[in-house]
Amino acid sequence: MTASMPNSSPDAPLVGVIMGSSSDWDVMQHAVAMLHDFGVAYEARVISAHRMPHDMAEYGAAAHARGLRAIIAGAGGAAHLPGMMAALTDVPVFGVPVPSKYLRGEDSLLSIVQMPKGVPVATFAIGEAGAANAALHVVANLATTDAALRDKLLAFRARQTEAARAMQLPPAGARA
Ligand code: RP5
Repeated sequence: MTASMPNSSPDAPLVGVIMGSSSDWDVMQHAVAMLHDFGVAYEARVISAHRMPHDMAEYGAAAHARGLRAIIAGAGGAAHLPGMMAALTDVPVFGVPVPSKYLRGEDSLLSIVQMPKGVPVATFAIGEAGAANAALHVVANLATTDAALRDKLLAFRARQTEAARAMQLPPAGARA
């Protein structure tokens, strides 16, 4: 992960990364780091659906006019933030289930993924991989109309492929 990673870019944000609590940051910072590494302008904020419902409504109402092209929303437990944000704006919402204390995030996953027909939330894996992949998916969407960003995405994929090809297995019988 990038060492110095501010909570917003100097440029006007294209992507809003929102989360229900600062306790979600350990997971959601992986989305922010990916956007930072790709040079995509973002902002990161805590917006709690149940503790800050009016702030949530204002954020959703202003999202399109502020130039946001995507919103990555992470939450845990009865994770209604992504679905409510999707109801409040036509900006696409990408949901990240955050692991919860008692149900390991399976509650978060089901809360986010089971949206009734008509208001979608693109839902990712529980935890760090989901946060990083949500950002990569946003990058891929933006890259459909941004050739320079597409080049970065293809280079990222190529590095990943080379790293996988270079993987070595320990001798049989050795314990990691
Ligand atoms: C949700 O409740 C947050 O998204 C978080 O995952 C969970 C617990 O929040 P805290 O009690 O840690 O603030 O709203």
